Amino acid sequence: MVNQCRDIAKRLVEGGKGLLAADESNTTMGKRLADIGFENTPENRRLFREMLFTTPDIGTYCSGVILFEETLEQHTTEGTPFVKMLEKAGVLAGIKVDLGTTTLPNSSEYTTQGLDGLRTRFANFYQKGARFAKWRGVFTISDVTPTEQALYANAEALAHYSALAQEANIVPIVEPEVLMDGNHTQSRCAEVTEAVLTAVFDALARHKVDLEGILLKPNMVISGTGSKANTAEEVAMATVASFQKVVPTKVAGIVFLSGGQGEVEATENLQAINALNVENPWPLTFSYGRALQKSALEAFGQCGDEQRLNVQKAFAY
Ligand code: 5MM
Repeated sequence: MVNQCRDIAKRLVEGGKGLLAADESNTTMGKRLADIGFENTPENRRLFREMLFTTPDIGTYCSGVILFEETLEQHTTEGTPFVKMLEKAGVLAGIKVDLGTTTLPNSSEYTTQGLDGLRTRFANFYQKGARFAKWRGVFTISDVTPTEQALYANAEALAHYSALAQEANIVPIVEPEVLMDGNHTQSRCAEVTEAVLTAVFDALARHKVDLEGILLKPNMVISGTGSKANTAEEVAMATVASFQKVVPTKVAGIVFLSGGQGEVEATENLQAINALNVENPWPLTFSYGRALQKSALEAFGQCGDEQRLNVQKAFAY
């Protein structure tokens, strides 16, 4: 059973492939669709996602797609379940199982909801074809945050979720996201990212999570959006230096989030990370949402049904 998670985790990061994060909640997807003048209906969400998933050769660069619960149940226009359609293309279906963030009591920092009933939900998701899952914890940087309260609450939830996922033979993607918002320096981001990851791996050990059967989905080490931008080389060096310090070598792979970086920026940063002359114990690849979908969404907004190919080209580019 443990081996199944290990095999799937390995498969997800093999051959330079990465993940498409298409697990926007309906609220977030509503904002994306509003940007292109579309109504936020189940059918419009399904159509946009069908466009992405049926891109020719998607399986040559994507090993998996993270879905929102609604999408796991949806079908292509021809009536094939998305999970089956993806499987045929060589792409594994994953599922976002967290139920979003809320503020912690006595605090303005965040915690993530969704542990109640998760064991039952995991059994159901496995039956529906999900082979990996995702849970996102969010951390803010300011002079006084993240506090110990936020660090430990989120680390504990991520670890509890991961143990339940592995129990259901589902690979947990562990996503502790240190947000880019703020005027902080790159070295402050490094300090916070290392503290967050240390708390997360301590919690994973407490919950006896098999690190060879997880993927870590972290932010890159990068200065805040209100500070001077880093070069790709600066991002690459700082990110790898932090991870070498605090990420155990057993972790099956690291799949970065884009966190609001532009498509080109996120791509160049990942390229620079992999171009460094450093031996890393883990494959380093992508699990991007916005950095893979932005141009495709714009093209989707501009074209009629018959021009779906243009959308797919924008995504594949
Ligand atoms: C795709 O967006 C995901 C879900 O967001 P909401 O729950 O807020 O709707 C998000 O968790 C995403 O998977 C990661 O943040 C990575 O996406 P980016 O755009 O940062 O690469």
